[in-house]
Amino acid sequence: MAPFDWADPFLLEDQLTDEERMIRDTARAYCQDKLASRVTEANRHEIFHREIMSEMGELGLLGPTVPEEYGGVGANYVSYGLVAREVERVDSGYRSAMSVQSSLVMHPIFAYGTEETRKKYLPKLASGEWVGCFGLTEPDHGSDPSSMITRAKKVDGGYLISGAKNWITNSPIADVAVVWAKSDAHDNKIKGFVLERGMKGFETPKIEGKFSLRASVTGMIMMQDVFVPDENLLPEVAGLAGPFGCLNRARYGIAWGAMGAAEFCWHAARQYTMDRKQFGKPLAATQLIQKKLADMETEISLGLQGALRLGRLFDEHRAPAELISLMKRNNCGKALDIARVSRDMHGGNGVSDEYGVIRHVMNLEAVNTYEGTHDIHALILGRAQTGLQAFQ
Ligand code: TGC
Ligand code: FAD
Repeated sequence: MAPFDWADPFLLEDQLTDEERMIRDTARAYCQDKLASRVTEANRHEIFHREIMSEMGELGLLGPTVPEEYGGVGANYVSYGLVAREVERVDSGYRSAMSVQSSLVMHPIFAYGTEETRKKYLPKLASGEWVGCFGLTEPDHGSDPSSMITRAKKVDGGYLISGAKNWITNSPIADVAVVWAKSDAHDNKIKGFVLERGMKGFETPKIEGKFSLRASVTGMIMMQDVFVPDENLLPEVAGLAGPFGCLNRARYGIAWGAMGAAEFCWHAARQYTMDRKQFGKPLAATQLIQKKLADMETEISLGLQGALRLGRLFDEHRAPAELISLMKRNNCGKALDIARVSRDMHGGNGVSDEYGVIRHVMNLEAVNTYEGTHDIHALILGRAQTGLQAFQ
């Protein structure tokens, strides 16, 4: 009989290449040695340590799929997913900062920008010298970005951009913002623009009082006739396919990342209930606790296996958007359930940030909502199997 590895039932480890394992090990060592020690204070006091971006950049963890000539390491999408899993095992807020920079800022500049734009921005974003943000959501248009009101008006030598973006990860500290706006010079289609801090009329106030992802900074982008030169247009894409091409990659990374957070909560619940005795025996010796641990192990191992399969399809250019929705939705929803159950299994200690689990519960609430809510992804999947659109 083959031996059973309770922590890796499908032997995911065996399915990775040496290079993927090496990138994963680099990320794991950094996250455990350098991020885990900072996160409790960062979460408690809502601090984003800016130097984390430079540290990640130095290790090649920002925009890892971008080719080396632009500062990336030319890694595959499975490696990108493995990095997201390690970072989010510590905190979803750190994974947010990393995945916005990689999938939502570097990817559109690489995929839709001119050669000059790529050369100007990508190396500095890859090293973490510059921080980027991505502005799609507006105060009145979240799940329905096609109704956005941000406008780009063509003028001599560039565009004047006006509008407001809301709930923007990294915006208060960003040097660069990829902003999506309807452009009068392009039949009112959605186009992407690269804005820079210091442009007149560009403000990024912080959103206060956020009880999720507190180690990540979130804000608005306010734009009042911001002049953006012609060369900062991303010319190679028009319409919602532009932002969604980026979201496909970020949602894929979140499918891995959420499983990292879930693994933390599962392992914490297992250890806590092995150590904690009530009624004269370890909690883990009770049937109810073992059932919960078995459910966690099952959902996590299936979720990781699905994420790996999706990553392989990504690397073969065969990953459909609907499958990305399926994995983002499943893994975020399951991770949130697992974190809540783990919190319960920790009893009163579960609400203390000393144990980390309540922080993951709070974080996963936002992760289940951003990049398309759990229900929006259900509607994408419902449309795909019925041919009937149920958004409106
Ligand atoms: P729909 O009619 O479905 O499509 C309009 C056009 O877009 C194209 N498209 C896609 N292209 C590539 N990949 C995808 N996943 C795509 N989905 C749609 C589509 O082919 C079509 O192109 P064309 O050329 O025919 O015009 O559009 P709709 O308006 O009906 O969309 C509905 C819906 C609900 C599916 C969509 O709008 C949606 O997914 N809403 C959720 C919004 C969302 O995810 N926002 C994320 C904001 S960014 C963020 O949250 C970052 S958090 C980061 C962090 O901190 O980690
Ligand atoms: P709404 O769209 O108003 O939805 C509210 C509720 O209604 C949800 O439960 C939703 O599922 C439901 N709903 C909506 N439409 C339907 C329908 N047709 N049928 C049934 N139910 C429906 N955005 C960015 O552009 N860039 C970022 O960097 C970014 N970072 C974020 C960071 C954080 C911490 C958070 C919380 C959000 C971030 N977002 C970002 C925004 C995020 O993508 C949106 O919050 C999300 O897409 C949902 O939009 P909304 O908040 O406007 O909710």
